[in-house]
Amino acid sequence: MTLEHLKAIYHQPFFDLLEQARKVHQTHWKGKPLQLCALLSIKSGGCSEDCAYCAQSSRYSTHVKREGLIPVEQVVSAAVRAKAAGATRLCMGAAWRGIDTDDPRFLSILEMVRRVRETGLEACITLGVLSPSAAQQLQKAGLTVYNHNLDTGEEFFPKIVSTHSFRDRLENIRRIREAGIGLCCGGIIGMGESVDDRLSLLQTLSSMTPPPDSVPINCLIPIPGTPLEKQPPVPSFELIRLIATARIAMPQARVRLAAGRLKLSPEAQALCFYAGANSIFHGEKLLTTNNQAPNQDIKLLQELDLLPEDLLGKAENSLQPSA
Ligand code: SAM
Ligand code: DTB
Ligand code: SF4
Repeated sequence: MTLEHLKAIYHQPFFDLLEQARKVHQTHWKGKPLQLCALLSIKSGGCSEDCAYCAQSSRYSTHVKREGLIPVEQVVSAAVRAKAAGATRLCMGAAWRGIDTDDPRFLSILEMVRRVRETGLEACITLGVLSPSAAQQLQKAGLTVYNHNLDTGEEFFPKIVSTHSFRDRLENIRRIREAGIGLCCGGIIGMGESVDDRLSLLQTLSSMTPPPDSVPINCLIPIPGTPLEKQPPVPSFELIRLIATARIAMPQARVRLAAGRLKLSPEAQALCFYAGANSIFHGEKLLTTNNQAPNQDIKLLQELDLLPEDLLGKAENSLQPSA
């Protein structure tokens, strides 16, 4: 889709946009349950890169302590808990520029992927840059999808990251795809970019052949100590418009209402789902910050009749009046 086309979609009257997105959504996703993904940080902090939004860059002094790769058994128990809480996918995040196959920790990573799959969950991982051989080995281990976000439009990207380029990220995405791994690729809004920068990101994503399997739309969580710590929140209607536009531009992609739900009202979240978001991160924590509490998720999803069936029992408990 061209940038002009995306602009025309995005800027139409709000309710016309919602109506168009809803139609596309119902054509492709009617009756399909909302996807709940759990997140787990498997290696926190100390990253060499300078992404201006990130709590884990070694360039900034933030709340994050630098830690090594966590043990495989810790990942397995997180996967088992996530499954019991209703998630269907575990997304593992490592704060690295990248990892290669000659790094001894790569074997543990492969083991994590295999063991997560054995629990019956889908496995997603984000490790930064991969060599073709690392990508192939992850595919063989059973990795369902790899998360590598483009984060923003190509023009704005250098204002956010100087240690690698938008092109580097596209190259990495090519290697992931060539290895036959599903692609999870999206971005962040609220970093000071314009609406055109956000639409430029959607243009790049929707022009991929095929577009990503899932598209996380994160709202910046401003992290004290990072250059973006003072950024004001994105107005909810801008987020809803962007989600609707993503739904129309990529009808078959899962659009994830990703980081930042804690700052959104239940009504704004409901409009995001109406506009086509059909995936969330579910669990107490994102990577280094808090997520909306699981019982709040359950309450909201039940009110909207969006709760996946196997979670109905839990909803009954969370709707009991609290003491
Ligand atoms: N090192 C890996 C990489 O760069 O691809 C992955 C880790 S990074 C934490 C994964 C994604 O989380 C980022 O690309 C960004 O979209 C999102 N993210 C990170 N920090 C965020 C923040 N403070 N607010 C919102 N989204 C954030
Ligand atoms: C994505 O798009 N968002 C997730 C996941 N992929 C790895 C990460 C969100 C991180 C939010 C900030 C934090 O907790 O540090
Ligand atoms: Fe954070 Fe990933 Fe950038 Fe490192 S490469 S600073 S972990 S977003």
